[in-house]
Amino acid sequence: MEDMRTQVGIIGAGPAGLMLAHLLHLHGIDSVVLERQTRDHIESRIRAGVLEQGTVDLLDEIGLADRLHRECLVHTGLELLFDGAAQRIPLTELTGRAVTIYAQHELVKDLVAARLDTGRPLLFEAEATGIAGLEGADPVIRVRQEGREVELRCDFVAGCDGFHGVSRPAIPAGAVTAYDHRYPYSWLGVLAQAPPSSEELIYAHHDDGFALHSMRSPEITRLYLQVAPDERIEEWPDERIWEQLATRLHRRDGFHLGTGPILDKGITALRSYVTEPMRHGRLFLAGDSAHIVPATGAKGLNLAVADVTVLAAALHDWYTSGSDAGLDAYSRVCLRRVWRVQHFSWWMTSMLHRPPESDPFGDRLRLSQLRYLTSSTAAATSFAENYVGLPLVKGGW
Ligand code: FAS
Ligand code: PHB
Repeated sequence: MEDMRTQVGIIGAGPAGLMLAHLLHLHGIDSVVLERQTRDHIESRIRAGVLEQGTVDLLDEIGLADRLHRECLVHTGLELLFDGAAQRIPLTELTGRAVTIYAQHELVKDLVAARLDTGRPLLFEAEATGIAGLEGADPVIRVRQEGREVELRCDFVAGCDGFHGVSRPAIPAGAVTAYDHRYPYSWLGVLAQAPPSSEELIYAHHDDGFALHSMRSPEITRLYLQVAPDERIEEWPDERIWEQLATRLHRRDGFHLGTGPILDKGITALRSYVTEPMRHGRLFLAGDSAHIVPATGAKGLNLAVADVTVLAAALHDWYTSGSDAGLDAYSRVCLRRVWRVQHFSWWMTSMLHRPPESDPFGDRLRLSQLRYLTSSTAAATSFAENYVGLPLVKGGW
């Protein structure tokens, strides 16, 4: 790699960076995508599984949904399990929208293929080591690839490098405010070679802790257990995982949890984090570099797509009309959705998980919320419109 120049330097080839690169390409705006991992690594990293209607509609609009429609599972409802009984929330009946089960790493494969088809730069094992000149009109990204240090000069930098990237730290500490909330529990995630035991997702509230039954395909089940925040995966042999899942997903109607070989397991902390503003000079943060949400609401990936939808439209305005309006509005427009999603994810997490220091009063409040949510059309509709996702913003600053 030699010193380079482009219009938009994109750090990170996750959903945010790859989607942004494609949207910019469709607008005729050039970019370079820098990814510190290998292609195989990012295409096999097990993460999210649920796409909002807006995300799928966008993929349809840009012609990247063919394989998704062949392989995905469309869900029109989900179940909330508590008091030994499951209650269904009819998402599509209540909102006219659905959610789609399609693994994040499959979406990344589609986005990588689309990027490579454009012939425009997507550089793997190319790590951004720093960013300079953000307050000017000619920022520089320092890049290390194959042991060499080079520079990528650009008009704008898109920080799509996730929560542990270099973009957010490149902003002077006094220029941002961080909002950070930690949850007193984590998720133990399991990928099992077993047909799903339910056609839809099951969110279970149980005295032993939360559990989630999800899936990836008719052959692969995705499951999660609430565990202590400092839990170590070595403490969870497969037998203990299946035993706890069976306990927490038990219900009186004879439901049986099928088991099978565990293909992957890991523990992920639950955390809410927001950086304000999401812009500093010519640097724009998008996706997990700017915010993270507890996975309960299945929002992280979808929020990343929402951010770059706004950013691509704003950059298009700037390059075509010279207008700063979209870029100046970027942070405000994105944060409105970010905080709505933060609240929904926090509320859903707090309702479904039993914190270790829970008291009888808190236990009763959680059950009361679940009973109200599953007996009131108004409450269920509010839940459903947040879960399937609010419409994406593409302009109208
Ligand atoms: P990503 O983290 O996906 O991508 C950032 C990319 O930048 C990575 O490929 C990284 O290698 C690269 N990068 C970082 N620093 C760099 C540097 N200096 N130079 C070059 N490249 C650099 N969300 C859900 O909705 N449901 C879930 O169940 C769920 N489970 C998750 C499990 C785990 C373990 C994690 C960590 C996250 C999970 N998430 C889940 C959230 C997740 O899906 C994110 O929201 C989503 O990946 C956000 O996409 P990006 O913002 O593109 O960030
Ligand atoms: C998943 O299948 O990974 C998944 C589903 C729903 C969630 C979170 C994760 O709320």
